[in-house]
Amino acid sequence: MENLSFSEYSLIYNAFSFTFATMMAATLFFWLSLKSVAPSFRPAMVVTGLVTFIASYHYLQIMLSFDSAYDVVNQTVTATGKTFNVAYRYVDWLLTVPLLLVELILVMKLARGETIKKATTLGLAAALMIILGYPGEVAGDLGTRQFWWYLSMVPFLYIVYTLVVGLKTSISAQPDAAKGLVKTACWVVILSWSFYPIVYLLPNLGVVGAFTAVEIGYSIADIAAKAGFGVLIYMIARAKSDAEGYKAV
Ligand SMILES: *C/C=C(C)/C=C/C=C(C)/C=C/C1=C(C)CCCC1(C)C
Repeated sequence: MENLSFSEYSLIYNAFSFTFATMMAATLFFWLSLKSVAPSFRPAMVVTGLVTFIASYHYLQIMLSFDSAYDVVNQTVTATGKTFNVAYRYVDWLLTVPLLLVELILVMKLARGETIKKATTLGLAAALMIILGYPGEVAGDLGTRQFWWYLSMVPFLYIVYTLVVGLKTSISAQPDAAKGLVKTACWVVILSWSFYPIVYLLPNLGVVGAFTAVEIGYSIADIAAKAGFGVLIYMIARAKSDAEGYKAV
């Protein structure tokens, strides 16, 4: 296990705790707001809440695993010998990353065939990206980490391409009230997701304290990509519900 100073340990622990709280609060908000959007947008809101719910569970597990990996006595941090389980993060992403793209597709309310096609291809690409990243994340050597980074970047770039180019006609078919928001949502995905491959490479770039930077970087990115993005999905659903003349109950 990594040697950590007391401040590094505290920073990581508090980041996990804060992220856990944010994900729980976001889940409540998304699910309690269901009735403020028209029925056809509720599936998007249900999935949005599911993503933050799944993330809450995993952040609790990550926090518990981190807690058991270290002992802290008189501000001295020592590894207990128990492993800090990185798999929780990847299992979380494997479930939530495809669902985030499904949220976006659902809130766009495309034709049924189009929805299934886009959700399937984007969802599969997202799952593949996570699966290809995992062997590098748990590898001890930097060469292996770099190798899997390249492989995982292929589906990543495919997703970015689809969001920028593939969804163009679908976006221009959105009602005026939502067009700008949908575009913003695509860009929030691209920008917040770009954070992950950069954070992943920090150990390869020789950054000091890379372990701490990776854990905190992923936590910040998760908040932006799940809770922040979810708020945008909610705003799109609200704007489109209004445009359809739906009166919130
Ligand atoms: C809520 C969690 C999200 C949105 C996670 C997104 C994760 C990625 C976009 C990860 C991408 C990676 C690469 C493109 C290459 C290196 C390995 C990964 C898995 C970190």
